[in-house]
Amino acid sequence: MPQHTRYTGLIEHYRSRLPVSPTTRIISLGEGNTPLIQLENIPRLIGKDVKIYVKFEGLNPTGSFKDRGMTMAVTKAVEQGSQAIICASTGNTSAAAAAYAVRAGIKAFVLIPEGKIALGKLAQTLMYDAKIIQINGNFDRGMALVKEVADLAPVTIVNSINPFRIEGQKTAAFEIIDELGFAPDYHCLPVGNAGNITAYWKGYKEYSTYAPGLPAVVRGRPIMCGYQAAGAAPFVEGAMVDNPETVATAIRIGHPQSWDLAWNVQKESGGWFDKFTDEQILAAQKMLSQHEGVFCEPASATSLAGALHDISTGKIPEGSTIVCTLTGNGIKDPDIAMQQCADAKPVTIDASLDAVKRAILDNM
Ligand code: AN7
Repeated sequence: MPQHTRYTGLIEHYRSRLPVSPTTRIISLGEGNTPLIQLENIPRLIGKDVKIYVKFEGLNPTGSFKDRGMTMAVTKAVEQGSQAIICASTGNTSAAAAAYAVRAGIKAFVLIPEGKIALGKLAQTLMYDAKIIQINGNFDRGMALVKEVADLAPVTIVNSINPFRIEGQKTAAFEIIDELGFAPDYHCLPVGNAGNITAYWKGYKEYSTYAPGLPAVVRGRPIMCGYQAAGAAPFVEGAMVDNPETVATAIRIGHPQSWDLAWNVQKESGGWFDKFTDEQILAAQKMLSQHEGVFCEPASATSLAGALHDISTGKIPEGSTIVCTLTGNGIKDPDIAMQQCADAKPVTIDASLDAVKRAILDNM
């Protein structure tokens, strides 16, 4: 008889490695367990002998990796008796916070930079019924305000300064080791607040030292590569950036909250930070869609833009196994997608068999 087990989210799956007790009420939407897709066409296209996998976090319940952290943060907020959560957000955190809050039956307040979050993220956050507070300032300003207001009002902060967020997000590294049987040589991530790169590193470190059921030789830890948008690259500049700008609005962040933690990841893993222009980021997003059938949001494509660059220069040598995290789903930002495909207008024809046939034969 086949065994039937329903997947009920990452807390249940990695329960022994997460800070929950047998009586904790788990707030979950079945997040995690996302596909690790091996790229087949792009390595051939660039003519390099590399194994590139993408961890497609856009397939989480609200369409981004934030769900991993939010299931944990909201579970703990509820356990500790909180009635409301709050975050500042470039869009994805607000969507995740809103969804997990309604699931838990508590309130969500989200501060977003007016006009600077992608349409899909705004739409879903409205649908999840969060209280949206738009500010005429950027994410960094919103984050500062959230930290101040949390001292004055009964709200739990669910940005990645909440340590439970990092706990949830570290499970992505567990999944990668579970699937490959070893850690990749390089792990590439887009970096904004730097919570996720911190979380992956924590996950790799915890899992590679003790992992039941893994082969005896488990390749320990990857070199961590953190890639930023050129106009929002404090880790590359070596200093905070006051007016960050990039088409990749998710990572339009100049004052990362996990500054020291991320520098520690870089040093411990022997990795590096680099920055890529909006053009390079958009080219990587399009390449992934058009050659692999994987549609991620612009910020997410920064990981592939960086990996391809470092493969081309040999900084990441041939023979390497590389994982790029694709942090969010492409359909979250329909405006950018339409701009990317402005030259590929749909053809409009007569609704006749002959016209349809001609449209096919003309385009074979
Ligand atoms: C798609 O939603 O900060 O380096 O407020 O949405 O852990 O901050 C989003 C960040 C990468 C950067 N890719 O991750 C927010 C927010 C996507 C993102 C990042 C974000 P961190």
